[in-house]
Amino acid sequence: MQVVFDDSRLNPIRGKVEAGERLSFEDGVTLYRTPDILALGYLANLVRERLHGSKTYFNVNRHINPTNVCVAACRLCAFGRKKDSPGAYTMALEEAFQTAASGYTESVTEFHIVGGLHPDLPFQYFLDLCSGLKQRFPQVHLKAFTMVEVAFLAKIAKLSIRDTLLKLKEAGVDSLPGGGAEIFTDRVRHIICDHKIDGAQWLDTAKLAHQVGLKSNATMLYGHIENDEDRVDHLMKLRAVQDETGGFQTFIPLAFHPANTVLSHLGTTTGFMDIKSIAVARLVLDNFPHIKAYWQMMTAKIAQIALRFGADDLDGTVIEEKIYHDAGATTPQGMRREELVRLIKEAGREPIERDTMYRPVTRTETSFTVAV
Ligand code: V47
Repeated sequence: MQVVFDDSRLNPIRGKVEAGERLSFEDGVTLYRTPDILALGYLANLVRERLHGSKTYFNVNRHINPTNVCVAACRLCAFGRKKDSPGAYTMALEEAFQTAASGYTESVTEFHIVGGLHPDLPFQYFLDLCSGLKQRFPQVHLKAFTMVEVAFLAKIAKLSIRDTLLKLKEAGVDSLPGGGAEIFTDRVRHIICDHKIDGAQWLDTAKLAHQVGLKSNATMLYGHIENDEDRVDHLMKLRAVQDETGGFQTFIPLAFHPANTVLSHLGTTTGFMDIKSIAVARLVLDNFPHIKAYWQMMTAKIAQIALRFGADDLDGTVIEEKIYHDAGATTPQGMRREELVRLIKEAGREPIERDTMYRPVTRTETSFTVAV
């Protein structure tokens, strides 16, 4: 017997999802507007299970934020500092290597490296950082520098974006994280992150990264001043680039944390909006392999539920997260592998430890191997 949806506006969308047809901009807006979250979840879960069955991915990763000094002063951000402000820091290279090593175990398969746009650090610092990390931790994947950082480094280095990417790759960067995308529409971007590259430049940088052989992720920051159309526009633009390059691995909706930002008068996101952002993304981004419910941002409890609403990935152990914790996140700054496995199993899903490229990682007591 077919489940009847409370919101009959979803029936034509259901027909398309069941037939594997692409959804339109209007469909995306309808999905965001519906209060029928169970119908939305049903549809997103259909796609999720079509792609991955019950498999749910996570990794064992560590964040490294070499500096919080930033020339931009984005209203959305609680992490960046001006050079001489209290709390500003920049790691010497040795310090960054020690940070990478602290609490390091053989089980870490990824370093996630992002930071501020420092006005004085030379490009060579970042190249030495990456090559130094690769030398010390050759088996660890370096997922480093957002499109915004890459575009900034290109200016510092006086190189084209393509050549900047090639030099970073040569120094050991294996892929790029999805940050800095925020919301692409100019109206919103001017308010929340006026100093960053615009949406078109973010997308062009992603395309160039993919063209030189670097995969990347993509994010969307929601729950501030954007509306339904802005969010769907963001998804459509990502989908168009993915049609061209196939270089995106994972989409990650990021819940805005207003504390300690200029936008602190805004409320935090609701559970409904967190779940919707996952489900709508799964349905609209038909060419993205993975949708990540980043537990650090949406809490472990909501992320676990998201595994039945379209998400197939929980990110990872995330040792030492700083960006949302500066913005008042109350989630722990890391999670044990066993706890991630418990969350996934309790949702009736099959936990798969992956490396950054989604290859399964097999562990023994003392070592791990990655299937190739
Ligand atoms: O781009 C900044 C966001 C992003 C705040 O690629 C904020 O696997 C909420 O991109 N409240 C950086 N969000 C983090 C990021 C990320 C995280 C996890 C996994 C991956 C991946 C990428 O954090 C920024 C911005 O969108 N951010 N300030 C804030 N107050």
